[in-house]
Amino acid sequence: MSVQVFETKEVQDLLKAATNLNGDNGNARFQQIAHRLLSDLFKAIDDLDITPDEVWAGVNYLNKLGQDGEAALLAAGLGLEKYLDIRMDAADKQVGLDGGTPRTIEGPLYVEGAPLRDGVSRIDINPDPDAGPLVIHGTLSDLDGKPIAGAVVECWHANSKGFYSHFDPTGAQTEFNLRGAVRTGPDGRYEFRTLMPVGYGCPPHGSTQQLLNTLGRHGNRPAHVHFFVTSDNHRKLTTQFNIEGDPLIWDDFAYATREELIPHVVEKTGGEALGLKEDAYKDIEFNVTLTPLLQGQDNQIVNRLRVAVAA
Ligand code: MBD
Ligand code: FE
Repeated sequence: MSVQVFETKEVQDLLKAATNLNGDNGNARFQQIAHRLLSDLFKAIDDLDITPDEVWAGVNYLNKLGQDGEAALLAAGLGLEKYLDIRMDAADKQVGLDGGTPRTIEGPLYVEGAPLRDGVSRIDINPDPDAGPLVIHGTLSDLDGKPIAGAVVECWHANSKGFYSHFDPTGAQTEFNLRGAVRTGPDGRYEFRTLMPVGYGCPPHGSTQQLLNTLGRHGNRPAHVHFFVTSDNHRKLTTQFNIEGDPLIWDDFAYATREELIPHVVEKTGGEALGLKEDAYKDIEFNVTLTPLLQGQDNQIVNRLRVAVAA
């Protein structure tokens, strides 16, 4: 059975009625978006002859996705979050903005409120016997290479099991473990003393992994560290780096990898003097360049639901 009803007046009227397009009440922007998305869905049902069983499988899936609290995880896995980055990259290019540290996706696991310290912060609070010490440091500068003082560098990452504090199903981590915030001094420098993360994997029985299985995809990320960098008079940067050598670097289920975001990992000694748990440690220098405001505005502030915890 293949029928084509999308273009009929009955269906076009139904789409307009269902979204109250051009109605007196409601939000005009939302009506416009809802009308377009619903129209694209209806058209796909016609074009691909999507069956009632398939439609209800999709509807039921949305319920499960919400129950699992995984909608933002799925957005990363389907490349929707990466697509927003591609668009922001293109928008920057269009206005001639070039040269800052590249952005890459935030992901769904940020927690606001980590304790803010000056210059350096030790952020491994809970013991993690399987993780070796890691120092992450760098200088924050503007496009002219001038150090940026008084900026806030936030970072967050997983433990040796690939779990993030606050979202750890084993309950092994306290609030803000492996999450930190540092204010830069006049030299623009920041430093985090922490432990080496391991890559993340989607909850194996969750709805995101279920969908990925049906696509024949995995749900894993290479080991990585997230950053927010915030400074008055510069645009906020949302980025991450990957841990060099991770086999999944170019096979990230969330598509966050960028060539410029794979800093070298250097073996060092002298960790005991720094208060690290072993003398031998890994060192990653990650220097960050921020871009200026656009006509006095930061157009990089993304509003989305985030967990916030009082420090
Ligand atoms: C992560 O740690 C992450 O960074 C993303 C984008 C998705 C899931 C888990
Ligand atoms: Fe992550």
